[in-house]
Amino acid sequence: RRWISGLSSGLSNHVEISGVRYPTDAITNVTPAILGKLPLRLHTQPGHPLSTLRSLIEAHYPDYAHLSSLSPLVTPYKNFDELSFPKDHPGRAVTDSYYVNKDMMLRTHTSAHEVEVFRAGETKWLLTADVYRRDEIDGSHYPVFHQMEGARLFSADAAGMRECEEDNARLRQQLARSDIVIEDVPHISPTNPVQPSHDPRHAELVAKNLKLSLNTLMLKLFGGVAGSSSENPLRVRWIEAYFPFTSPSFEVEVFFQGKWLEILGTGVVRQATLDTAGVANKMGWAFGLGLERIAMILYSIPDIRLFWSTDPRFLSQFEEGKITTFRPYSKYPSCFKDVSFWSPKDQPLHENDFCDLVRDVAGDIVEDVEKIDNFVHPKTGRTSMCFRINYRSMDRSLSNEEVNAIQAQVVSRLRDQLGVEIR
Ligand code: FA5
Ligand code: MG
Repeated sequence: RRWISGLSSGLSNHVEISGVRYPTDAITNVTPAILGKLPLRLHTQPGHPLSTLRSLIEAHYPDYAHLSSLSPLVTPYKNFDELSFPKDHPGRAVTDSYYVNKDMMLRTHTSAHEVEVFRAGETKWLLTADVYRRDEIDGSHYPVFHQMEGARLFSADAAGMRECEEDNARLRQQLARSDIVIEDVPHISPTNPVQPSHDPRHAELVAKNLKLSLNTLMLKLFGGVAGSSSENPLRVRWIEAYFPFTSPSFEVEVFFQGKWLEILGTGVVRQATLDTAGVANKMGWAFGLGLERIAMILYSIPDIRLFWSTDPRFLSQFEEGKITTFRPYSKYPSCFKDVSFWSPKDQPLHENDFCDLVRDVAGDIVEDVEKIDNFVHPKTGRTSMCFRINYRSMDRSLSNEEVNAIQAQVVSRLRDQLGVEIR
């Protein structure tokens, strides 16, 4: 019962989410800070950079269905099992995902909706949504971020493959230019195999279609803003990847400001997914991309917390439909506090449990959490840890008293809720 006490002073046996009461149980780990994000839906706030990015990508796929209002509450079955995740996949752990209770969780990716959208008969669609993952705290990680899922299905017969070939020819023309350089990998290889039920020639065509489709998107997003030219071409790199629900699978990276940046995961949809969705006669591809990753680059937004800012100095800089360079306003001073403790005897504390507690107490004024010491006592076997919490508001100066009060609350909740012994 690690987190229940955090929900409301230890007495709560339910959580309320948009008016519905859910009973809590031994694996409940959603926090008020996280639940507070559910209604915000930044990807639909007019003028917000994430909303503009969504519309920009939607405009690149004009004949696709554009979905953006599905509930973040899903069953673990939908988030994992339906997509062929093995029972022991690490993503299922309570240290990595947010559970309302054993039967209901916050989606960790937009792929959680693939089956229902395919089942509804959509064959070309984009779906944008907030997703939730327990993670470390720093300038590029936030427990809520936004993904866009895209998919296209063809009928798995000669007519469908002809349609795919024609589309490939059209897309190839769009890419016949000198301001983009693509590092490719084979569509199919021994380590990235075609599915047993697929005709390899069909899988090749579909994989080609997904690559062409995404390469033109990368050119639109990054070529435009960065102003790629034949002297300074946009570089896109395809890498073999693994996802339980696609094969072959790939990741796409874009070279931007001196670094390779992972933008998305993609692949040929596993036939099991399509069978479950009742469209066994189709085959196709799907991708999932991270909107914050792309927006931080395109708008030069330096810290992922800024997306959640309600400061007019942030929001007033953006206009729906336009990509502009963010002008940072002055950074306020930061202040760090350390806390050292012995973990509970039976089990060393997980860093994600620590980070969630800090987020819940301090909200967005925590900029960074760093584990600066970890050792196991040779005699007692207990683990001692020291964390450094960096506090900084993006909107104002914090007083020393305020930070001390927050730190005191972190310390007391660590003791009461996570059962550690402060050193
Ligand atoms: C997935 O989530 C898969 N569902 C993607 C997919 C869809 C594969 C359809 C195949 C078919 P992954 O965990 O790698 O994969 O995340 C996809 C993208 O989300 C990443 O490339 C990245 O752009 C973004 N992303 C992932 N984790 C974070 C994070 N902590 N913060 C910001 N963006 C993230
Ligand atoms: Mg990845």
